[in-house]
Amino acid sequence: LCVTLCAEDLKFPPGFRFGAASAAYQVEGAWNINDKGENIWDRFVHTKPEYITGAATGDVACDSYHLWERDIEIAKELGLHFYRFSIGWSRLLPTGFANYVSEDGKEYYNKLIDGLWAEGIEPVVTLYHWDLPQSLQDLGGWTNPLIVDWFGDYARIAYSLYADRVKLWLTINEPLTFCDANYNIGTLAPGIISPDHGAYLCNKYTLLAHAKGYRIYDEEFRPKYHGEVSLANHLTWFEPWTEDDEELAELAIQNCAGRYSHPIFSKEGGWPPSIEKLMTENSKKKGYLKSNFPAFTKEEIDFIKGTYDFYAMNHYTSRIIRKAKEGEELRPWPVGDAPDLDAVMGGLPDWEQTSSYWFFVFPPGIRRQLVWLKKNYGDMKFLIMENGYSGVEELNDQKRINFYESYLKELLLAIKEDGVNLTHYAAWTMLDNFEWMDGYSSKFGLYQVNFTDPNRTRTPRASAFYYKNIIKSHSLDVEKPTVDEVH
Ligand code: GBH
Repeated sequence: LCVTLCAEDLKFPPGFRFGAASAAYQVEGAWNINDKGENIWDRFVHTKPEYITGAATGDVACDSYHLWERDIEIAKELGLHFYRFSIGWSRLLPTGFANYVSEDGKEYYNKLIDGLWAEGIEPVVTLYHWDLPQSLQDLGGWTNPLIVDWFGDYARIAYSLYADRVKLWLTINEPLTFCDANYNIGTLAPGIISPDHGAYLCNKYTLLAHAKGYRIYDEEFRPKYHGEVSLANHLTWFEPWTEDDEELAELAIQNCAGRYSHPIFSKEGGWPPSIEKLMTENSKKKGYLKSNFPAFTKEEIDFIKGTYDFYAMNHYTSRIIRKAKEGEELRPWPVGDAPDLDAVMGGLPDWEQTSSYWFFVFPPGIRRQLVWLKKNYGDMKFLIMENGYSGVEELNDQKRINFYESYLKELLLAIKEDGVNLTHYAAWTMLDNFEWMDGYSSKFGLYQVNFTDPNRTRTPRASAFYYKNIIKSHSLDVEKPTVDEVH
């Protein structure tokens, strides 16, 4: 065990906090209960079942709408310091707009928040984890500039209901993922393909909506409640294939981390200059008369800049990247290559392939990404808001245990060797759940869920006991359990 780090080094800093993360559509079910409104995932799974493995839906999912008490019990079994969940926009605001608040939705999240606190577990809330009310999608969703106000109104209502008890807020989860995977290849709801326009309008308006949500908290709620707000970005780390590809790898990092971070976290604000230049060149190549990449006004740059209290990163995987050869055919981003960058990317043969096609295990990526963020945007609080492993092993999930050990080791190195001020770590995820287009075929849970059992019975995997040991000892210097030992 003691190769890069020895016993004392395997300890986490005293205030470091461990948790687990989830998202409303992936766990709640109860899609049409009482007055809940329809959201884009309800519509997507019901009208385009061919997009989802096994034509699965989140209609019931883990049934956490009914089984929230068991979820809290599990969070307690694990010893979590915090539990991250998201509010279903259309569960709270059935019309999508702020004209009407659902009593049922309001009470559901009240019970969850109070139930967590009753066990001493801090609720961490995401306002938007991909489940836009269908009514807003019908008006253009994240490509309509009015989304900035619609999101602001929703955020204000959520803060006014829960900010007395919720101190850590994430406005939007992984805008890169839902903008790109939807508008480039149509694999996430609402499944609209518009790579040259939709993806970039979505990029711009998610940033503005985040900023609006941040500023509303800052002005109207922070003085009274003293909480903190940011967004959660999904970052894939890129390694150059050869020395010749170093500049390209940096551009790929800008195209992933930069497009959703530079406007908020850099001193100058606005798009990363290298990306603006690339997009202008690409627009010309495609025959547009002016850039199809939406510019920011001076006011918008100032409005977005600085709207953070910390950096929240979701991280899973890395890619190695090289320039495409003459005439080489590229698979479209975000599934395969990077046509925008005229580049080929993938995993190396010795990077373990998980059960998700996009996910190779490369532990050093998480540390290198944090160091890159610190170098580019400065020394601030960093939070890992998602990290986890998708596997096929059922209860005795040794591969998931090895994954957590190897990534957490890299985080300890980031803290101790690179001086990264990392304060939180959220495992994705507590329960097997509806894994978007993979349906129930990709399993990320510390707890297994039996989806054919009407009671959705939850059973701890070996990794649950491992994570529990880590939290309890506040250290990686713990035994790796097998399920035979613990059951
Ligand atoms: C997160 O997505 C989500 O927040 C969460 O809801 C989800 O369940 C979890 O991770 C596990 O998937 O650009 O080649 O990587 C992050 C993972 C990122 C996976 C974008 C799909 C597209 C292909 N997603 N990715 S690629």
